[in-house]
Amino acid sequence: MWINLRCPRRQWHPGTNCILTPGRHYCLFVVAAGLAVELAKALGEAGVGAAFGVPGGGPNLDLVGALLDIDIDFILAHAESSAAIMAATHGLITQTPTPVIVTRGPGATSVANGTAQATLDRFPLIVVTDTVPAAQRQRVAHQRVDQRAFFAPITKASATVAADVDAETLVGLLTVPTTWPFGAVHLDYDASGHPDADAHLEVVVAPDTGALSAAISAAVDLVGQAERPVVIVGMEAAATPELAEILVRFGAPVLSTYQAAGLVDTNGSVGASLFTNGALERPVLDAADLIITIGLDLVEPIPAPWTQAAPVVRLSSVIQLDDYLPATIDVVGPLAETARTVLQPNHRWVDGEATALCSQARDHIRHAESSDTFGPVQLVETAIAALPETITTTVDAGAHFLAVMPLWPVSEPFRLLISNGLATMAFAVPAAIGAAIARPGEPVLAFTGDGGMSMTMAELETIARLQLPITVVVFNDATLSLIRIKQTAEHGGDRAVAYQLTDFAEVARASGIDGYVVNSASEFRTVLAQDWDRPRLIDARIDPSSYPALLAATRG
Ligand SMILES: Cc1ncc(C[n+]2csc(CCOP(=O)(O)OP(=O)(O)O)c2C)c(N)n1
Repeated sequence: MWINLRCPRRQWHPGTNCILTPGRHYCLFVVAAGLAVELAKALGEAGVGAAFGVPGGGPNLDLVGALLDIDIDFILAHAESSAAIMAATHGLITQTPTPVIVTRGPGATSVANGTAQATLDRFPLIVVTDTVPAAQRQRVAHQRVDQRAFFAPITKASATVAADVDAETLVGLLTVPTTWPFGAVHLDYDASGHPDADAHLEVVVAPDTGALSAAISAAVDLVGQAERPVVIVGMEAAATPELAEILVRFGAPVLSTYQAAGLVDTNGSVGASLFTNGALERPVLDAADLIITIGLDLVEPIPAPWTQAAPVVRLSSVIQLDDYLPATIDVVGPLAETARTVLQPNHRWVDGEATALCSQARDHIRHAESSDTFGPVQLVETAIAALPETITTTVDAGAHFLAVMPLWPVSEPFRLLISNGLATMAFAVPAAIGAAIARPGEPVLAFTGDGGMSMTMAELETIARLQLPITVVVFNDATLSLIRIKQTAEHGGDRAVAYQLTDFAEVARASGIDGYVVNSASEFRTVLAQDWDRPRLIDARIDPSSYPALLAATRG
């Protein structure tokens, strides 16, 4: 097999075990039999448990068949971007890269949004496209897109997989999505391709152990002097569950990004309020004389300036080159080990103080809505009261997340999922499908606005066909509310943001799942009380008037 590969993310390499050098082309020739069979085998050996996609008539059907032959299920979706989000979410939960298989041309261009979601939200994903074969490129213009160039900016690496497959080479390639920062790798599948550059494999860059121990000592000193340290955990930390116990033992307040939600129990002793770099967590950060970030990825905070005066100790396993966070000390090394050494409790937080400070932030959200209206806060609190013991919750981009994210209780990583880095709409429903397949038999709840729901409505049939235990709740106000609350008088009014009301319950029934319309908290409570094991959609007709206050309470 020949692989030609280019990796565009220079800053991700130092200190990581990524095997590829940015901007270099890789061509590796090996002899083996049957590209589809060898690729399927390599995927199986990488631990892949399922594949998602929308095939075309080309060789990607060979791959689907080869996967099914080795008992790797193929889940047919309606749209490629949705299929990618399903695969990426499945990959995140199982911590194994999961493929999305699409056709050349329109399949490849249509999968772009889900691919960018995986890369910017750091979900592991393998995108397999077939392509106009190199040997025919001069003759065939139909559906011909330079797919390698198209995927380069939205993936960690893009490679042409041509001729027969070498397992060892593929193993290297298939580890790219789960090498931190997680993301998408693109494989352009060309059974008749040929090499076009030199062969290279890069040596792993070893971390500088001298610099690491000096940084650890400096960090230990700073933490030892701090009276009011506050910890911010980010998405890189979510995959390191040992940190939970280290943080509880440390006992300082913990703020969590969206993606790290659940690493520390939101109802536990150290609070675990949200961190977005908005107004919500400011009282906690203002009380800090030292801020310690653990696995915070720069794609996570909103792009407001960093205004905290307290020094920052940053723990990460990769070097982050940025102008965002002025770290006083950068500790680059394995997260659990460095955190265990650095987080020695010598501060003056007393029991309960951290929890009280963090729960004040949640109270701000509750008070943003009057209790006599069926608004987003009431909807969220009603849902919390009805939750089964185990649940995975997915949340779409839209004003509704302003109510869900700060209030949602979560005690395990990857139980509350949102697109934050890309912040794309049409995430929640396909992510719920990926989660339901990754956690068979467990109930999943998807929160979406009417705008996000209408973008991904066709996947209700996927839920019905697979009989997945997914409850979809639509915050239906027939408006792109997050945009409406940012509109000024010159911004076009209703024409820019308002729809005609859609009866999503009717759409759900037409797609083969139960559908309900609810107009009040009590109606919502009644429907929620049962049937978590059945696919259903609840079209909640909410009053959106509290959204501006929710935005002010969270962002400022
Ligand atoms: C694919 C995509 N298109 C557009 C946007 C910009 N955007 C963010 S939120 C939003 C409105 C979402 O409306 P809806 O789904 O109804 O949710 P609501 O804001 O009403 O809760 C839009 C248009 C986006 N984030 N993603």
